[in-house]
Amino acid sequence: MCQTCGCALPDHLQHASTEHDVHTVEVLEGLKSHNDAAARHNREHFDRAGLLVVNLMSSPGAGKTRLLEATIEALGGRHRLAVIEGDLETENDARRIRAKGVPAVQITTGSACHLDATMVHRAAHALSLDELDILFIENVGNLVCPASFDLGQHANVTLLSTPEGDDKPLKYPVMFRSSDLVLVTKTDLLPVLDDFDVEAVKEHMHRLASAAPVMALSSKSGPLDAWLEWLEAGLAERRRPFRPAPSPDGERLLTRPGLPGHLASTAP
Ligand SMILES: Nc1nc2c(ncn2[C@@H]2O[C@H](COP(=O)(O)OP(=O)(O)OP(=O)(O)O)[C@@H](O)[C@H]2O)c(=O)[nH]1
Ligand SMILES: [Zn+2]
Ligand SMILES: [Zn+2]
Ligand SMILES: [Zn+2]
Repeated sequence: MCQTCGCALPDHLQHASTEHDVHTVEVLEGLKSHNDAAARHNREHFDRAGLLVVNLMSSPGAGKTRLLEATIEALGGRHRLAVIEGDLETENDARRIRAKGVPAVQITTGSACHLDATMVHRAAHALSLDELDILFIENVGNLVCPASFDLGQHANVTLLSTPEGDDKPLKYPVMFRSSDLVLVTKTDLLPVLDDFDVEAVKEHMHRLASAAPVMALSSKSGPLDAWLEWLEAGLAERRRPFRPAPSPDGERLLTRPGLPGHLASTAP
């Protein structure tokens, strides 16, 4: 685990008792507020360009890149897509995306097990945001700290692949609570995984008091319809023009329309 996200923070620091401990907590809080400021800046870039930015999170190997490849095949002709790829070491995932004809910027994080807003800012400036409709961020495979770092995205999507077991939302509540959508992936494997229950994932999300929809799909055999419709709805929402809304005292003010349910929880 990396040193910058607090995931290596020993328990006793959570109730900092010594001067040294207090200093450590202060440094981490400083990093967090620095990240949040950078994330706000990113969101301004994204909103000005009018694109939808989706952050994909999961355990390593749950199928993020494969899903992106399938999504590009389905939507690439209709919308202008790009991907920011986060990985510890290699450029492999970015190569796979570029092979599909879509721009991809690789961020290699070294030892950091999550992306932060500053890394995403640098990558975003390497893309022509004005020429895009949807920007995907493939976060580093990890169900812990990516959830704690706002990147400026509009929506968080967490993938849960069937071989991982259906109880992941209970084990990683922070990650799943931060999700606007949960995608159960690799459903083509369900016939040989008789103990994975998609309904149980929905129940666990309910127990976390999350209203995020749970969709099941296979990037290998499809269908991807519900996922693609969710993306289309999110994009349409980003494109809705600013319009006047009545204020309580009857004046007309220029305000942003509310986001639909599936994007509301990450609204600025
Ligand atoms: N059977 C099946 N295998 C899949 C599916 N999606 C992905 N895989 C396989 O799962 C493995 C990991 O897929 P990736 O898309 O690379 O996973 P990832 O989440 O991007 O992995 P990291 O970037 O390393 O975290 C590959 O061998 C894929 O072919 C699926 O829908 N069904
Ligand atoms: Zn990947
Ligand atoms: Zn981390
Ligand atoms: Zn900038």
